[in-house]
Amino acid sequence: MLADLQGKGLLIHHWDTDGICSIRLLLEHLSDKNVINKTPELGNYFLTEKELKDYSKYDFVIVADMSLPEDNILKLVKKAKVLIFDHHLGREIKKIFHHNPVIKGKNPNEYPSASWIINRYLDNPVNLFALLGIVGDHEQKIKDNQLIYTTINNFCNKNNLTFDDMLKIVYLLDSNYKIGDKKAVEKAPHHLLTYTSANEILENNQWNKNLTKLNDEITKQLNQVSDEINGTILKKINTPYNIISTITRKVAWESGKNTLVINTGFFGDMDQVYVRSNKNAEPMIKRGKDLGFKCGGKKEVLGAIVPKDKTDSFVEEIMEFLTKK
Ligand SMILES: [Mn+2]
Repeated sequence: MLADLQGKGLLIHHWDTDGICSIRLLLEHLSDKNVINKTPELGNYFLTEKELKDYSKYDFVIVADMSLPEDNILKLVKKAKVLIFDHHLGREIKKIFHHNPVIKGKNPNEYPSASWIINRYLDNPVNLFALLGIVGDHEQKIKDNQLIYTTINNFCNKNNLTFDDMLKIVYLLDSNYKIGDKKAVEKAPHHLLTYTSANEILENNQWNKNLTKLNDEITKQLNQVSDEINGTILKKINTPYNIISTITRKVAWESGKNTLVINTGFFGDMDQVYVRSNKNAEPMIKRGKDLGFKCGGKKEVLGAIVPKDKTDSFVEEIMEFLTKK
């Protein structure tokens, strides 16, 4: 499938470790072809009109680790051959090569990341990049997945690495999007192509500087006062960094309480809203979607991007939901 691709190619990928490592693996495999890689505007799980226009000049497009909206894909299909490698839930797009074992009913535990799926598709042996995508997407929770964790463990033992080294590499790679540097995200897979050992990644100067900056900012934001209303913590932050999920997690886990964080500093015209709840937050995820916001999450987590003039009323509704018995 990949061998037949002709002409100019574009690889579109998620901005996180799994996306970066997926592209690292594809770039290596496609080294004899003319390809470039792009991530969407950070925070967007879709392509803008401008991106769709810019991306209409390629002969083939490969999407990795992103479940882009179907109408985005159908627009790309008009001009290019489109292939998707992914593990997110969603609907199969039949018109194209859509390689996602999870939506075809396979056990998600056996396909824990896009990097893993791509590596298997390429028939590569287990390697650092296939595994980093997994560690990035699951962090400590992968330890509950016996099959995969054994593989990670064996790899670490053979290569004189620890699980914490793997986690540290994930934080270094993720520092690029958390700091808001789209270009650096797009360069990262190319850096990974030049590295021959995990230690070289661990020593990347810029990524370590990012991490220090992010940790300082997280500490600073955690030290600011927050409100508590009927046992629910409400915290307002104003930071240009994408650290709202980290802040929410820390506050919620340390307090054991429902936590709602608003960041007014990441987007120009929108606020980020993030919730960790002790009760099922799904009704509020649905509510956010019904109100037309970009809103998602899972049972105990809600993340939304809300126009600034709608933030107060939505936050009020969530607070009511969280504090009612
Ligand atoms: Mn992923």
